Amino acid sequence: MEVFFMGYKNPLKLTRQSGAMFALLTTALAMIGTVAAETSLLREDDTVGASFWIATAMMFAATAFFIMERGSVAPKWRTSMTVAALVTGVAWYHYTYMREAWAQTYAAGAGQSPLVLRYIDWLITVPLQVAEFYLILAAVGAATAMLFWRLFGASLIMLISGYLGEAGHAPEMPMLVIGCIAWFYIMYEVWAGDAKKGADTASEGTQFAFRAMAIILTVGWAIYPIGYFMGTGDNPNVDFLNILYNLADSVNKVAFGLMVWYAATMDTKASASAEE
Ligand SMILES: *C/C=C(C)/C=C/C=C(C)/C=C/C1=C(C)CCCC1(C)C
Repeated sequence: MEVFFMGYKNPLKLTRQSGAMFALLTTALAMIGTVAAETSLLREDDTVGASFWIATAMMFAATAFFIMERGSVAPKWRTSMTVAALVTGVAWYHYTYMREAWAQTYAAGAGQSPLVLRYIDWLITVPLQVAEFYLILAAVGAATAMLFWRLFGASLIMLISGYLGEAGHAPEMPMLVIGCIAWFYIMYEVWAGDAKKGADTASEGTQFAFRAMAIILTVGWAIYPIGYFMGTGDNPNVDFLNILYNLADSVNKVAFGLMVWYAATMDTKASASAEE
C-alpha cells in the first residue's frame, strides 16, 4: 500500500500495519483531548468519581486492545473480538458523560446516579453481550435463532424492570424480583440447557470461553442486583450503588472480553501447532 502525505510518498516509511496503528493512536489522542477539554475536575475526596474515571480509562484501553488484537487470532474468533470491542467502546462513550454528570452533581453538593445514561448504555451493551454469548453457544453447537431471542427478551425484561424500579416509576423491590427472575432464566439456559453437552466435546479454547461466560453470567452479573439493593429502599446508598455498577461493568465488559481474547489465542496457537 502506498501512503501519501501532503504530496510526499510515504514520508514516514509506514507499512500497512504501522500506518493503521498510527491512525488509531492519533484518532484516540484527538478524542481524549476533546473529551477531557469539557470535563470538570475530579475532586480529591470523590471516591465514586475516581471509580468512574478508572472505568472510563479501562473501557478505552480495552477497546484499543481488542481492535489491535483482532487480526492476530484465528478468523473464526474475529467476530467475537469485534463484539468485545463494541461493548467496551459503547461503554467508554457513555462513561465519558457519566463521570462528568457525577462530578458536576458532586461539586454541587451530592453525587447523583447518572441513571438514564447508565440504562441507555446497558440497553445497547447487554444485547451486544448476549450476542457474544450466542457466538460462544454457536461454537459449542447449542445456538438456535429462538435461543438468541429468548436470551435477548429476558435481558430486556431484566433491564426494563431495573429501570422502572430505580427511576421510581414502579415499586423497587418487586422490580428487583422480576429482574432477578429474568436473570435466573438466562443462567438456566446456559447452565442447564443444551449448551453444556456440546461444551464437553468442543476445542480447549471454546471450552474456556464457555466456562468464562457461565461464570461471568453468574458471578459478574450478580454484582448488579447487589448494587441495586444497596442503592434503593429506605436508606439508599448512592455511592455504593455506583461503585458496584462501575466495578461490575469493568469485570463484565473488560475482563470478559479479555477471557474471550485468551480463549481465541489458545485456539489460534492450537491450530497453528496442529498444522506443523
Ligand atoms: C455491560 C453491562 C452489563 C453486563 C449489565 C448488566 C446488568 C445486569 C445484569 C442487571 C441486573 C439487574 C437485575 C438482575 C435485577 C434488577 C436490577 C438490575 C437491572 C440491576
